[in-house]
Amino acid sequence: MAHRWTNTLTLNDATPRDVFLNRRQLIAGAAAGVGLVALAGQARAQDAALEPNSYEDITQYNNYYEFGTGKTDPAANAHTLTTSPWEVQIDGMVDKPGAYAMADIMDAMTIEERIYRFRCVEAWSMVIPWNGFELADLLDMAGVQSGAKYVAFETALRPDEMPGVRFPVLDWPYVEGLRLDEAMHPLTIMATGIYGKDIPNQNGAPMRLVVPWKYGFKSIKSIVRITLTDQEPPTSWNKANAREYGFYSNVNPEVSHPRWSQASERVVGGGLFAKRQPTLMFNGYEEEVASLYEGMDLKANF
Ligand SMILES: Nc1nc2c(c(=O)[nH]1)N[C@H]1C(S)=C(S)[C@@H](COP(=O)(O)O)O[C@H]1N2
Ligand SMILES: [Mo]
Repeated sequence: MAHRWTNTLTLNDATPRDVFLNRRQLIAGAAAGVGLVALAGQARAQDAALEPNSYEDITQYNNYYEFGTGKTDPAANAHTLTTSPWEVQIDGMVDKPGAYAMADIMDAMTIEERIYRFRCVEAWSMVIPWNGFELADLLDMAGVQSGAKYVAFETALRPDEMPGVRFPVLDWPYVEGLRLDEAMHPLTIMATGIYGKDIPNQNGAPMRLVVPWKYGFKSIKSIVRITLTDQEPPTSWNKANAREYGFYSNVNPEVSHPRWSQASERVVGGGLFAKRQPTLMFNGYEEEVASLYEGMDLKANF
């Protein structure tokens, strides 16, 4: 499927919003039809402005502390990670717990292209054309039980293959979590590719989470375990510094990091005179996700 995206799809074709709105339309039915048509038009106009970063930007400027804390360390070091064969343990409150082979997951899932904004909490951003499947489809495969409220994720921990885990920068393995409704949201994907190629190790091969309206650290890489639970799971950056990194970590230009503003971001790849651009509420996905947080104090739940 090399370069299928560049050959056959325009930016407008490949947007998640069309998929999302189509699904919403199915669910919402005719009553909301007129509003949704207007919304779809708006979304397409917004997407047309999305200019993906180069393959090089996306794969040479990374955060993956298991391979070092420098931006170019993951690209230099992550080739040592064995990503095939790969198994993902899905357990906790599911009907079909067990070890799922990555190859079987790929056979069962529908791979789509999704061009998403990506915003790191460090105030840099990119636009990335991911390939992947909706996390909801994988969770449906395992059969989420009715009492489940959260999803916990865990990255592989392999000291022999990951030079960075010798240093106690974080409490390894890297762990993350989402509320179940966030996990089931159609914008939430498991990425398995970039620009139509298999996802490189430094970007989280063979499968990493992408939650485009949250700061990048929520998008946990190289996942080996997914646990459905009724308790809010611990998350690595929150454990490291709870004052600076909350469980939600929704992109919010109005809530500063204790040490810097989140009102604007540096676009990676802009060169020496890189322009900053304003950071958008929920990273530009407000239409799609604001309802998940209705009535919540976003300053308290950062
Ligand atoms: N396991 C693991 N996942 C991780 C990280 C990490 O250090 N380890 N870094 C996070 C951070 S801070 C960001 S910004 C993104 C970076 O993803 P990218 O390198 O694909 O741009 O991955 C996130 N997922
Ligand atoms: Mo990040």
